[in-house]
Amino acid sequence: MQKISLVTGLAFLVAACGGGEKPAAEAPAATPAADMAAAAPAATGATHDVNMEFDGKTYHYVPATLTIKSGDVVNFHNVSGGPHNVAFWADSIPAGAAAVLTAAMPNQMSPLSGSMLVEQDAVYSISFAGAPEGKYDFYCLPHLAMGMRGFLTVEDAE
Ligand SMILES: [Cu+2]
Repeated sequence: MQKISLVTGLAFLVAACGGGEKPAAEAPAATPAADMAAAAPAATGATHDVNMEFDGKTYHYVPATLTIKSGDVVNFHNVSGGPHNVAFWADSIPAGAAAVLTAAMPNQMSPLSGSMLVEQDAVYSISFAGAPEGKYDFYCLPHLAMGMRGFLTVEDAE
């Protein structure tokens, strides 16, 4: 039952995000995410929202710090000041995380660097199904110099 509800939840997520997104951006993410979720029975499948914002002076992820469970999904929203993206440093994530993120991040521009969100309200969704626990520091490539960084902690799903 757990597996079924997870997959259904992910399918709903993909469908819900589909309105303003190019289908091509969503399709590649769905398959590995669903496969990984099905293989991780402890996953909760909860979703978290992080906004990417420009407040007139500085660029932020809001919230910039969040804690999730392995198996959760984070939806990054291009609220203002884009283009933004989500990128991880290979040496700032736990051992084994790079493979999980490589499979979970659609349309990477380069390894562990997600596609640019140009359109207003575009969403970039990352499933952390199968992600090892630990710290996942991330950043926005166009705004790294302006300090647009985020601090994600993944905990084991229980
Ligand atoms: Cu940015």
